[in-house]
Amino acid sequence: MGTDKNWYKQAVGYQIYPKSFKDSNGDGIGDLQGIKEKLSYIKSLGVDFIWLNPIYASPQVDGGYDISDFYNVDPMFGTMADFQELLAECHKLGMKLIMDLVVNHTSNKHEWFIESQKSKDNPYRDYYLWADATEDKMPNNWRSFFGIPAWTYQKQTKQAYFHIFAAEQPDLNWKNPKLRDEIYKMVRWWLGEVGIDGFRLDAISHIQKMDWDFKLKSFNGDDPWEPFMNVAGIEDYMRALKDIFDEYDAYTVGEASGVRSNNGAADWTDKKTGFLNGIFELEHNWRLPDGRGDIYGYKKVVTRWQKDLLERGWNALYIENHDMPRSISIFGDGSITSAKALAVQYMLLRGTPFIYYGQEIGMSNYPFKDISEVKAEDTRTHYFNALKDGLSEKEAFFRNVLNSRDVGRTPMQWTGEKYAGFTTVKPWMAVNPEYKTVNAEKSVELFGLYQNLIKLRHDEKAIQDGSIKFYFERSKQVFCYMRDEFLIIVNLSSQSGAVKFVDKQGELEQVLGSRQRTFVPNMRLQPWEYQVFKK
Ligand code: ISL
Ligand code: CA
Repeated sequence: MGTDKNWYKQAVGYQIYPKSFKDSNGDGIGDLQGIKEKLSYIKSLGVDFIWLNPIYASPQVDGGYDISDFYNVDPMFGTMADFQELLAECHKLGMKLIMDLVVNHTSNKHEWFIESQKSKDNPYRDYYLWADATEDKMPNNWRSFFGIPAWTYQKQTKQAYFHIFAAEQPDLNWKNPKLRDEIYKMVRWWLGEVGIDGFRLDAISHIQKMDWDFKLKSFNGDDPWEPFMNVAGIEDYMRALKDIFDEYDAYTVGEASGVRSNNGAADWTDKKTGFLNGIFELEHNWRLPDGRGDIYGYKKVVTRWQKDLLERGWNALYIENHDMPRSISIFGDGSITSAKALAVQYMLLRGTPFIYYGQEIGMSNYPFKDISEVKAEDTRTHYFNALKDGLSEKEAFFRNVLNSRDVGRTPMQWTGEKYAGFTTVKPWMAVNPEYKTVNAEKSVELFGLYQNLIKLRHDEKAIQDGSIKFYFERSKQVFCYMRDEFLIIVNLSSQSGAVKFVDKQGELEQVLGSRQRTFVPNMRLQPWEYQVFKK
């Protein structure tokens, strides 16, 4: 699909967490036919493509990011035939479909790992990372992102295997050419045989590891992740992947933590020589001690990425995803007014914006009351680790549950009916109690604003790949930038704010605004006010 190689610069993506989007067969779990039923809703928003979180066969230890068969859809989502129908329907409506590509690790139930475990001379042994160990002495002291040691010992071969996420997610050995060939074959199959339009590459900056004797300097900050963050040698694997992506004209966006805005990001996403069409930065997700998003920190990170990728490279923009709490809850004040301001400030930046299902109707964090309600393994581990570290139950709950990634994975709120119109039985995860007032039938204003923002992106060259210039960088609350002839001003605060332009702006006409306004150099902004002016 798509002959225009630059299409993604004016495109907007819509991210779906399949378990929570729409249940078509009354088992309480979202599925592929459910997504198909709702394609016209997605299309009406105006987006150009859909990214599906993993739907592959999986024991679901990590929400589908633990894959046991790359070539099959998990039965709870439907069949390969359902997938083909969904894909065909997307294409008919003029939308592309991309899938998660999870190749840093597999599930421990993947047949490669089942074989690999058996003996040191099994043909699949080197598909994974094994090293000599004893029950109480691991090959090194590296840690996993999920708050556990990065090694799990196995008695039968007196070795441990390496994993940077759950123990049920053994890391693949990219140094093994046989493994790489298997991955490349699988990538070709999805792009060539099945015909999907591209991938969101999961945790891709971690596929290369340092030598096991690398010593961690500290367990704070970024250091614990250094041995597997964008480690030298990764370029060769990325280049090989890129060659395949090009054969199929695939659109690719990478989750590439550790690739810095001023060191790596432009190379990774350079139009001619880069590996991917865009990468998500993860830095803006840093939170204040009270669990809230840090508006000023967010502004600083985003501004830096925009500047560093101005000459070369391309951003992928987002304020929510399946790993983060809802933006209306952590950056906003819970009001739809704040959700609107959040939408405007990021949708018109340079890059390809993504909207996480439910964001367009203002869904907020699920108000967990007790740890027993939480199913996700990693959240539970983090919570119990915090208790062990001496935090009170209240504090541990607040930090690790109320602000965990599970609060943003609740069923889509379609209507004010029972179970929010998502399903007809008790769903796999509780519906947010707000559903009677916050749902797709009621939230037409916010939805309409997203439609307008997407339309601006489609229509205006300045918004697509125009330049960007920032104003009031030191303001703790006003995010303001110029995209050629467009001036975007957003007050990201429940307090009023002020702006004072010193350079001459000339005649400006209002394009969008939370209230009617004529541009003047001195303006007092209302809480969460947004304005888009045009020269
Ligand atoms: O690098 C990180 C933090 O600095 C990690 O955030 C890491 O890159 C990220 O957690 C990876 O997330 C992705 O892979 C995980 C999965 O649980 C997440 O849902 C997914 O988005 C393992 O596949
Ligand atoms: Ca279902």
